[in-house]
Amino acid sequence: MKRTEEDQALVNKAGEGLSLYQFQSCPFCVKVRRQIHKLNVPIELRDAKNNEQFRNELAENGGRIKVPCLRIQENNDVQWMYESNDINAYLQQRFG
Ligand SMILES: N[C@@H](CCC(=O)N[C@@H](CS)C(=O)NCC(=O)O)C(=O)O
Repeated sequence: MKRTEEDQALVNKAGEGLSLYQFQSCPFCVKVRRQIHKLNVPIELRDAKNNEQFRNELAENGGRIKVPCLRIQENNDVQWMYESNDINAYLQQRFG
């Protein structure tokens, strides 16, 4: 997705509050990564399979080890969103 420099700067800023807990080869994660790429939002990818810290964060704060899971931080509020369809719909609504 192409945006003006100004709009892209806003999207880049919004992307700072988002991170995707995922496995490299999970097909549901591939689907979400495609959406992220299509919408051109810089979202940190966190490998919850091989990185012990990310795995623990997901289990303890998200509630379970299931991927993909989008961590959404807005000010001091943190939300953990599971389900690839819900994540893609959220990203589409916010950045599409
Ligand atoms: N309906 C879920 C399916 C996700 C899913 O099954 N992910 C697998 C990895 S490919 C997983 O994390 N399984 C562990 C579990 O369900 O406890 C989605 O669309 O996000």
